[in-house]
Amino acid sequence: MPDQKIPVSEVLAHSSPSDAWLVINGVVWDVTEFAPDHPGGIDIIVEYLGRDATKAYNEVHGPSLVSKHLESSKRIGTLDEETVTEEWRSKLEGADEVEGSAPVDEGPPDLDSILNMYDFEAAAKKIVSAKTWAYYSGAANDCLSLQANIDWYRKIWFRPRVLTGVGSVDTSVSILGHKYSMPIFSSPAALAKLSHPDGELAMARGAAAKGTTICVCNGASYSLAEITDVIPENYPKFYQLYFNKDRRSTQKLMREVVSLRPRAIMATVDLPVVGKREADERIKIEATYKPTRNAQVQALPRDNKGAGLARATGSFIDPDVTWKDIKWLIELSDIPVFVKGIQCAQDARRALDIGCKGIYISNHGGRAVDTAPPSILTLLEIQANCPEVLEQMEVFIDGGIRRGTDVLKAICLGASAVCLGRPFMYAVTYGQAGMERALEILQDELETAMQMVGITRLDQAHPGLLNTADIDRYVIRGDTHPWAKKVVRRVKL
Ligand code: 173
Repeated sequence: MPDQKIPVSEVLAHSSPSDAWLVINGVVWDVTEFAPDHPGGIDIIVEYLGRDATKAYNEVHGPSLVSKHLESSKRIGTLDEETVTEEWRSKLEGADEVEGSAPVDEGPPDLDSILNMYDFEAAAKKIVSAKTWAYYSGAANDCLSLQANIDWYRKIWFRPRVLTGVGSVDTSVSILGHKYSMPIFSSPAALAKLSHPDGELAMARGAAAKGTTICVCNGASYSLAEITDVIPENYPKFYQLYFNKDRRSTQKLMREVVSLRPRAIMATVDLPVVGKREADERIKIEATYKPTRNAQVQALPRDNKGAGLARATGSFIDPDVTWKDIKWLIELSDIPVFVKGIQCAQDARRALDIGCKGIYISNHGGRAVDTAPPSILTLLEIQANCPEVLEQMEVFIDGGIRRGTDVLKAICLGASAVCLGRPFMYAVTYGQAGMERALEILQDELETAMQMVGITRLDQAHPGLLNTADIDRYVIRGDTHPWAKKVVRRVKL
């Protein structure tokens, strides 16, 4: 049946929360029932009721997402372009003001001049909006774990071996039956479309072109199906899952995910609630107190927790997830399950006991609880207390990896692979080419580091190539550690 043409005047007449239409990419949708359940919060929807939401939508979502969330009966028709008025158009332009762009001085550098991950970070700051920058670069509270993740790699020194013949070096690794060109993947990170219109599509294409892959985030701008479509058939990818408060929604999602055969499912468990991200919240506060065109926005109740982008989009995450849910996920299919967000040896061992095929050491890039241990310290703790975890499971680690030397240190200490979150989000501001360049740089740095310490393959990496003395005293050693014997006085309830 041909779509009904809907005049602008009719869209304008449906602008209240109880009778709510909006336009996305030329299609008129009824969002009355959906608005309160919008994962990104109701405020942003209310802002666009009776209006064209295309620009705001396309900044964060892939084209197919709307039809996944809304049944076809909610599709009213297509906007009759002939009825578009000057006033309608001016409101479209007005939407720009809300986001606020970073001031442009001399523009971002050419991709060719980027030499390392820090250059990508500086470039991205010039490219993305202030709101996006706050969301990506921000972390919890005082950002101490964010910084410690980086700093603690700098406390580990190499012990290079010389005269080993390092003329030809190979950075490849095999993980769960697939050979990758390097042990470097992208960490799951939400909303890559904020960086570039092609978002995760560009990341996945770039990673595949370089012989590696991405871990698709539950909150990605594009769906796993859309991402699977742009990489070669049967090419590996990983999927990251948050358990939804509404378990039927998780079950439905998992049916689709399982059918798309990711090589592993990473269940994120370190973010029962979204951390206190002050940069993100500050941007929200600034936007809220700006005069807004829509009185209904002003009338909305305010979340006293700030409700930045992260808190708004993370409200679906279930804080009551337990090991039972991990067991459920393991039993759901034959796809290997990793627990993502391991921060101590006991939990690593428990993941092994329960039947996980891997763990993913992470403090969520410092975005969960501030002063969570730097990731590399958690890896040392696991090595000291339960080395069997390193022998029997795949061990991924993220947080603070910016250099090929960092990658090599993690591999020497027993990781199977590393993941990087922010650096790839920044690199993809240059689209697929940026992703490829970031991977080339990291692989080149890794190759050089391997040659410098005297190895030519990653299976030759071992802890003896490192001096960890500066941080060894921080490693908790099970029940024998003096701290474990401290008498605690517990409060009475
Ligand atoms: O760190 C995050 O911002 C994050 O993991 C997330 C993902 C989806 C929704 C909210 C937060």
